[in-house]
This record gives sequence, structure tokens and C-alpha cells, in this order.
Amino acid sequence: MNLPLNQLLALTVITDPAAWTGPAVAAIAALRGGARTIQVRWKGGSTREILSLVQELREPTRAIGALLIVNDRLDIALAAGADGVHLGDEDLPIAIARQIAPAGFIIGGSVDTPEEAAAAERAGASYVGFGPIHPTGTKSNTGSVTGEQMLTEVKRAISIPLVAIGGMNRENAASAVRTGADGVAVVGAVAFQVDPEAAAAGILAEVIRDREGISVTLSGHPRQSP
Ligand code: TZP
Ligand code: MG
Repeated sequence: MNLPLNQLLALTVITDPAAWTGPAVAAIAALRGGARTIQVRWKGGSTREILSLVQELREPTRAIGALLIVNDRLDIALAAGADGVHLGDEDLPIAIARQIAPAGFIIGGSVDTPEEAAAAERAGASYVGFGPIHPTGTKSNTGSVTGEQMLTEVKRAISIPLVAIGGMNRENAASAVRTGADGVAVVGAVAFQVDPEAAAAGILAEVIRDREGISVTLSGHPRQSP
């Protein structure tokens, strides 16, 4: 998968330690389904636990050209040779992470407004995550639900890719993309499903259907349209 960043961000599957198969198995199933980015997120995980999960996912992501991003922890991302880090407003500031990170390292930033999105881009962010677009049961300390309309405003404020997060699923993904998102990031809609592979494939198909001129098989493998 040698795709530009906005296409690699079409579907980010975020790990959750509560996935019934365990986070690594669910993430690898999601990769089979077509997840193009895996973000390792483990609130409350020890440094060793998070490092070990990132290391476990390094080869499977690299093998298919998917991105491996670490939430919160630039140190672990660098130590494990991940492709990037995702930073929120309690984490290392984006500008400081950019000074430390090697060339080409991906830095994502969580933003709540168009102004914050523009500031994140100026600070050196590679992409921004915006939400929660819809109610989410996965994260409690979020701002209020933004709805889709704000996606358009955030998109207008930046020239880097925009990822919609929060309650995203197969039913609402295409609409978020039409409204301005380059892709969606999900926890529950994949990690908590009985069949994470099929769940990922279903969401990816909705995100890229109108955009990449390809259809996707159930296993997520792209097929060129005639
Ligand atoms: N940031 C904003 S909402 C959220 C994060 C990490 C949780 C998304 O989880 P879900 O299950 O996809 O709503
Ligand atoms: Mg964070």
C-alpha cells in the first residue's frame, strides 16, 4: 500500500485493551479487513505494555504498508520504530514533538475548533483528528458532540488531512467524508465487534466508495473498477 497520507488515513483503527480477542488480534484482523492505519491507544497501560503492543504490531502493519501510530507517547513511538504519534492537548506540544522527531515522522493532533486545527498545522502537524462527531461510549473526557457541520469548517481551515472521530461507523462514515473528512478513526465499531475484519472492511468501503474509484472486497483488498 503505497498511498498518500490522506488515503492511508481513510480508516484508522484504534486499539482498545478491552477488545474481546485482545488488542493485537483485533488490530491484525482489522488490517486484513483493510484498516490502513493502526493507532495504539492504551490509557492506563504501563510503558512496557504499550511498547510491547506497538512492537507486536510493527511487522504486520509494515508488511502491508499500513501506518502504525502511537497515541500520547512519542518516546514509545520512536523506540519501537512506529510511523508516528498522535498528540492531544495534555500531551507533548506538536511543535516540540516536531523538533525531536526524525524527518518524515507523522504527527497527528486532536483539535476542537477550526482555529486549533490551523494552529496544529502551523506547529507541524501532519494531520488532525476532530470530534467527537457523534456520541461515543469509548472516551468520557471529550468535549461536546460536534456534529458533522463543523467538519466542513475545520477542513476549510487547513491543508493537511482531517480525520473524523467519535461514534464513527459504517452507517455514518460516508456522510462524514462528504462533509469534509479525509477518513475516520474508530474504536468500538471495529475493536468491539465479533468480526473486526468484516467490520473494518465495511467501514473502509463506505469511506472510499465515491472517492478512490475502487471497490473493496469483503477482505478489504482493493479492486480496480472497470
Ligand atoms: N477521541 C475522541 S472520541 C474518541 C477518542 C479517542 C473515542 C472514539 O471511540 P469510538 O468507539 O469510535 O466512538
Ligand atoms: Mg493524548
